[in-house]
Amino acid sequence: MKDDMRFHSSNFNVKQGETIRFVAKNSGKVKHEMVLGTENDLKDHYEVMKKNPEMEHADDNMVTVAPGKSGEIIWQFTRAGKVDFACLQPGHFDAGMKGLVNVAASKLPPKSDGHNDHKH
Ligand SMILES: [Cu+2]
Repeated sequence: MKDDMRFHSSNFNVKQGETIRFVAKNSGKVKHEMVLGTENDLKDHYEVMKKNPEMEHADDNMVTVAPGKSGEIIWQFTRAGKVDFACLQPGHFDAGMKGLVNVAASKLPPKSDGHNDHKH
């Protein structure tokens, strides 16, 4: 993450079911963060952040990284499709600080929950 408001790796391809460890390095001089979510989640969250710029937030799907530091997110992608990520620091999202994870559908059948594979 750099102060040009970009993730310098902003496109990832993963497979459904994979657990990925993202290491987000802040090479800039201001605070950046990486937040995973749907586009709507990110926009909603961004509006809250704009009103409360010093809001402390910490969830499994996000990491806030001080200048010169690194942080990580460990996330399992259980559904195929697209997952967005962005920096929600005020101004950064608007400047285009975002990226995309493409989750390819797994060819394996979904795991049985134990109810569908036997007959009564
Ligand atoms: Cu940022």
